[in-house]
Amino acid sequence: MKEFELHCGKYRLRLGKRTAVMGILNVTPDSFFDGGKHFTPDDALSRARYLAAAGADIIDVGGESTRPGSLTISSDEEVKRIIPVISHLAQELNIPISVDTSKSIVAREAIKAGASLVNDITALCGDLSLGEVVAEYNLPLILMHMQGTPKNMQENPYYRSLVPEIISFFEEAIKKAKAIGIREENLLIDPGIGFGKKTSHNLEIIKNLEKFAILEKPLVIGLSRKSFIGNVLNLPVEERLEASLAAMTCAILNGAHIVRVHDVGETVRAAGIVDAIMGSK
Ligand code: PT1
Repeated sequence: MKEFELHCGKYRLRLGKRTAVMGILNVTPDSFFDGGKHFTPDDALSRARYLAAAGADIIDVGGESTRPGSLTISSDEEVKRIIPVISHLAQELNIPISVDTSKSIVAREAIKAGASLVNDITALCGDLSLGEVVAEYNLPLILMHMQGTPKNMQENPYYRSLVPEIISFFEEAIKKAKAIGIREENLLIDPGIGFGKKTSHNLEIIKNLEKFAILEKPLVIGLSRKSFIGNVLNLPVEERLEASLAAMTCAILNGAHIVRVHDVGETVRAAGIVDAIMGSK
């Protein structure tokens, strides 16, 4: 597997030797799994400390739910939710903080507060200035694929040719990022499990994940407790941990460098044994 070194501000993240775990911190009242549980700054901070102690390599802080059917919120509201949490965490923890946002104003404030990686679920197709902010600070950027918007993406997803279509989308997104001045070594890609995809599409992406290696970028994947697992096994979100770990194992074997998850301790242990078996991947 191809190795990378990401420069996240003062942190260096080695990718490809062992799987990196990105812990999800939702500072939202309405996320699909833990919505509202970590909504006050104090709750969010204790959750983040718990994720870091469990072995997270990165903490991804988000203030806006993007699960199917969700609506956007104002940048003021998003800033109010996440900036106090990010400033605290950036000072207290010794791992990089990523900001899950598509808004340039929010990204800038988050970076000023100490975030050192930007996770953009629109892959620079939303706020045109987001790329400029990332370029200005010379930080890594996750380009995620989505068909439609969170509000309408699950209405009737359709692909003429699933994996090639997503790969072409990334080729364009990478060109766009480079044109804005983002360095190639700062780009990561994420196929966007559950973002404008039917259950069969999500399974096909995970099965064929190795095809994305052609893009020569670190590969991020978020599948933790998502509804395709519920659809296959007929399980509610609270009962999807084991299946999430199994799906993640497939993703690691097929080339995922970073996994974005709710259950950090369980994931660190599962990914740890996969990495040990596979050696240097
Ligand atoms: C993801 C991701 C994300 N997912 C990145 N960022 C979410 N880079 C938020 C469902 O089907 O995969 N990669 N930020 C959460 N979004 C969803 C989407 C949550 C679908 C749940 C579902 O249940």
